Amino acid sequence: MNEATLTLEGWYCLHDFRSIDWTLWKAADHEERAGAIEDLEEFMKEFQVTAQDGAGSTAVYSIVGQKADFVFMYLRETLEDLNKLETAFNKTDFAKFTVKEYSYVSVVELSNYLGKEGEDPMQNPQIIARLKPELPKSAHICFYPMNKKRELADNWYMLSMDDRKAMMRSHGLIGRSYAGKVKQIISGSVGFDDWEWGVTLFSDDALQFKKLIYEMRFDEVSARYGEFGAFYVGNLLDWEKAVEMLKV
Ligand code: 76R
Repeated sequence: MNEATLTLEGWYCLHDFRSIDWTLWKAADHEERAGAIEDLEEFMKEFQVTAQDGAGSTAVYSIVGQKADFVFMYLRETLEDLNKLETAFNKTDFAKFTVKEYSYVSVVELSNYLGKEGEDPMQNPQIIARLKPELPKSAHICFYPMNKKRELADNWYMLSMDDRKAMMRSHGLIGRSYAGKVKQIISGSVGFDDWEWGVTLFSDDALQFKKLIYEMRFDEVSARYGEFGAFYVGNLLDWEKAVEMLKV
């Protein structure tokens, strides 16, 4: 019997990771750099307009380590919107000083393992708010993609709905103990990208990422069935900090 979990989808999501070509940036003259920054500012103005219209949300973070220098995380109504954004960025004068590092395409997802029977989730404003979330301005972000295992002995997709529900309850309990400390956005990417989910966490205290993820490693859903990709961790990059970062 097909026991696929019912999922609810919200905004489409693109994590667009870039690095700055510092050699090129430093070789450019003052005027060229000023023009590129102006172009970047113009491009980023769209983020506020979209947010005010309730048509999406955007997060900008610098990335620590060599995997990338910064990330744009976009939530928008359609895949076309995401495509337009990446192209618009590529056309800015700033983009020629950047290198594409990694991207991840997904859609904000809630699975109803813990949903109440008989309730239409799409009539619940709290659920709508989670499917189309305003991204917080937390000090830190943590992103990684993940799968649920499909091996002979440990195959998540062969488990009964009841077994999966029981395990997800335990997962949810751990998660909830971090309420107020970590905000998580789970986005589904089956058919969209190389892993099954993107996990994006926000917190004002980066140590809470480590504590939450470590605690979950001991929980059966993650201990037995979780497979993880590369982790990206970073710091909020508001406009002032971006200008500071680009000063040479
Ligand atoms: O949505 C809910 O609050 C219900 C409970 C819940 C579900 C269904 C929940 C709660 N999650 C759900 C689904 Mn989660 N989550 C992760 C990771 O690093 C790891 O080990 C795993 C990465 C973290 C850190 C995390 C945090 N969760 C999922 C799914 C889809 C599963 C499926 O459909 O098979 C994945 C892949 C996943 C992974 N989870 C929570 C959290 C936190 C903090 C919570 C509590 C949320 C809250 O109550 O506000």
